[in-house]
Amino acid sequence: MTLDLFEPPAREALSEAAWLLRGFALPHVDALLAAIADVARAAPFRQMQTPGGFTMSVALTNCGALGWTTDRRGYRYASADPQTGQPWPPMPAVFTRLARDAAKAAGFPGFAPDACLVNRYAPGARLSLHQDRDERDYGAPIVSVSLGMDATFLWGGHARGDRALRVPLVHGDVVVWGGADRLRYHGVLPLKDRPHALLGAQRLNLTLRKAG
Ligand code: MD6
Ligand code: FE
Repeated sequence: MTLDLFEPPAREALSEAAWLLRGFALPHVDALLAAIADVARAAPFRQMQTPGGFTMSVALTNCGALGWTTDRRGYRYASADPQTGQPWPPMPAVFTRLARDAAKAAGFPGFAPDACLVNRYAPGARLSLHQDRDERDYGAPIVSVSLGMDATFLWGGHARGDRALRVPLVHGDVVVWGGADRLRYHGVLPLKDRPHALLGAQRLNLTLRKAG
């Protein structure tokens, strides 16, 4: 009989250099949620304006040396929270370790993120197809951690109009992309109103990057 309990977590390829690590974050959920609460106390979740003048449906905050922000002037990374002028809260050690371990499992050893965007989705919130292009170099991968409500991740191609794969993501899943896939279009479909047993009617997403 196979000892399934001791098999390494499954690694599913989404494309050449993009991997879904199912349940990879599950052993760390309690520590992750406590750390997110600490970050949100210092830098509360807020809905930002897009350059086009829309209010994002997703609420966000950041931690680490750099934080991703958007306003009427554009998308950028900044070392201070525009709402308070204070530096973003430091990156919790559990984030840094999880990101490094997930990146390594996906074939990107040595990942050291300096920016963590924390997104909070309520039912109906979505993220339209986009590329992550605000980072200084594209040599490092991106690690995306899903907590709470289920979501459908869109994994597209190198052109906005390319057909996108629909990837169901659940609590504890981690997606890592880099290399040849670093600039692929991606997004999140509007969230269904299916409250999660632990987190209720929300989805939290950590997006860890080397931005500077
Ligand atoms: C997610 N977020 O929230 C994935 N990218 O599941 C992103 O892909 C993202 O929220 C660039 C800028 C902001 C984001
Ligand atoms: Fe993105």
